[in-house]
Amino acid sequence: MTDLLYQPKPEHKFTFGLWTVGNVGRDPFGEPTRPSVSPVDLVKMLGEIGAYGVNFHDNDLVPIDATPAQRSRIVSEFKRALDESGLVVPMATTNLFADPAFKDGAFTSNDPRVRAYALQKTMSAIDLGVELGARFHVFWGGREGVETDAAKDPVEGFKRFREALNFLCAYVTDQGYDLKFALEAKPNEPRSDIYLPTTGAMLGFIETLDHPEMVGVNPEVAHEHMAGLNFLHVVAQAWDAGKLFHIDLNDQNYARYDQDLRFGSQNPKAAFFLIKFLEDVGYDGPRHFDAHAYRTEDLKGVRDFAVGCMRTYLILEEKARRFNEDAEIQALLAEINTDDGSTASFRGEYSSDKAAALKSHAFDRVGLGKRGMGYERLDQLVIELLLGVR
Ligand code: GLT
Ligand code: MN
Ligand code: MN
Repeated sequence: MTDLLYQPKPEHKFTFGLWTVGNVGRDPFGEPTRPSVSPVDLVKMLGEIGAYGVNFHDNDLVPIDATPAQRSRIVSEFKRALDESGLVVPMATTNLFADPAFKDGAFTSNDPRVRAYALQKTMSAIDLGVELGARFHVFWGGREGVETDAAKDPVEGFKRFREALNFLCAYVTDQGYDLKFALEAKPNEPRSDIYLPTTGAMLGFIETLDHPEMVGVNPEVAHEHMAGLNFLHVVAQAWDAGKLFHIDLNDQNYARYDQDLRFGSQNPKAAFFLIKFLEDVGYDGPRHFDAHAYRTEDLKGVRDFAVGCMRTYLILEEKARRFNEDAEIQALLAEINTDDGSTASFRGEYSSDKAAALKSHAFDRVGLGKRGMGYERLDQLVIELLLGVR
């Protein structure tokens, strides 16, 4: 019964990157612990466990030095695997960080030849993604930053990044593609400092572009936690701005390197409020798990990891439903939000009369401060719901 309840279905829009389930367990101190699996076999596995889609970087699928003939063979084999497994490709991205050419950045490199090469590589990656059905192209600028501020003026960095995005928006329009861009922030790693380090910074930057309507964000749990932020608040701001185009779900301890842990595994309470938010507002984009299995795992462990991400999402989705239907929780919320109507005339649009009336209104300040809010009781009910005794 419970297993049927938590069975992923295509309508849940669960997606994984080839780089996530294909992660071989390499880290800065150690060699791979798992064999590398071909994109075709990864798609097969994702189809078996009920995922909806698969995302990729250009070079997860087509090696950086592939010939045109190799590219077309790889793409047609991949298309066949997608058809057989029923998977779609909602998002693609460009690897602008692995090759040594990008050691000083891609769009923001100090070398104009590297900047031009990054544009060329991105146009090809956009073509590849669109050929496979992608509607979103993510930009994660892992190398767009510095180790030393002696090397680059940050304003120059933003200017270069803006020019690149303006160029690429125009390219997409010129090609007639139905494609949107999603910017993914991260404060550091692999660069000491990455420009536009948070989703909030990206949201501000987007408004300086020629076509802000084509560009949104792809917030990742781990990256905002690295910056010490509340991910729900980050996502809520992006949603409020109409910019939540895509989302990278995973988990992460605060104040650490990018852990990309299984979704909901580290801080289930925060994950609960996130899922409740996404479901309550009706977010209908892909739910992308940008995480990978612990380095201790073999290929069976990778499957357990992927199944776990989706199950946790569905369990939390059910908990969110129960929160919304729980009579005691809802009664507390109603009580917390009571309105005695005494300030109704001050609300809404400004008028000088309203301002004058509000200025002369007598508030019972001491009484306001005495009111208990009942949040301890409310939060305990949430904890009991999550711990399964409610
Ligand atoms: C890289 C990064 C992820 C991004 C990927 C998209 S690249 O794996 O760690 O967070 O989402 O480019
Ligand atoms: Mn990450
Ligand atoms: Mn990510």
